[in-house]
Amino acid sequence: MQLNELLASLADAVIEGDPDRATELVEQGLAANHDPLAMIEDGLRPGMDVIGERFAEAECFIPDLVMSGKAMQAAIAVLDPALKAGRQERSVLGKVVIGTVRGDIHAIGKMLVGTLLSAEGFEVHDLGVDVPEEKFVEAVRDTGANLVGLSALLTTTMRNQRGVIEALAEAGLRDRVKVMIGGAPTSPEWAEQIEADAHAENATDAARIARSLVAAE
Ligand code: HCB
Repeated sequence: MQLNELLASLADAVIEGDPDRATELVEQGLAANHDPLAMIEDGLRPGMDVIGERFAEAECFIPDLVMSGKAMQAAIAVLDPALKAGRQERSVLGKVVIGTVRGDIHAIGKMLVGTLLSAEGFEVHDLGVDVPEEKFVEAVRDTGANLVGLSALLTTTMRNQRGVIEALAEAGLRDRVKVMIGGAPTSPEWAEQIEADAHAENATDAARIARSLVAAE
């Protein structure tokens, strides 16, 4: 299958919420030596965007979002080893604590950023979803992390990114860590407003920014 056809089929598998089809397609893609990240960013993710738009227009409903999420997660699980390939040869670049902020259960983007940071050579501590501010503080203290990744997909939860930054400051840890935010409703302007160190648009961007934030220390 040609790359363009594969990418379009991957988007369809996510739109249809079909984990088996998504898995089968990424397996075919890997066998044909296609770039795993391109399969995610140019195939699976555009499918998610279509589902998100349909949901906003009330053309589909929560169970559809759930099934699309399952399709994307199943495909990423197959791609994970290929995404992390080469990791063993690298030394640890830094320690990252990453999570989706309080009130928000969107997991996929955060998981993908964690995977790519780990592939870059970061030691990643993924706190999961719906993570209270105090948990981020505790994890930074316990792990000695030098970078925090905060994910928020809802306009109602992005303010909790600010809450984490304030909690880090109150605990006297803000000077010790860089904070990188991300998620659909966030922006570089929002990052500036809440005094985060950077905003990342996608996982590739996050890996590049994480490297430069740590190098600038
Ligand atoms: Co959800 N949802 N959802 N959802 N959802 C969105 C986010 C909407 C935009 C859909 C829409 O209306 N168009 C919308 C938010 C509107 C808004 O606030 N502006 C929305 C809504 C409203 C809701 C509920 C409130 C629906 C309801 O219950 N009425 C509910 C909220 C639950 C909660 O969190 N408390 C809800 C629930 C769900 C699920 C659980 C059914 C499901 C998630 C399943 C899962 O994660 N296991 C879901 C999904 C799948 C979506 C969409 C369709 C896809 C999200 C996704 O996984 N994208 C999403 C629409 C969309 O985003 N297009 C929709 C793919 C990943 C790869 O992209 O943007 O998450 P990403 O991450 C990128 C990028 O942002 C960046 O890099 C990542 C990788 O490239 N990044 C970071 C992310 N985090 C970073 C952190 C860093 O440090 C650096 C970079």
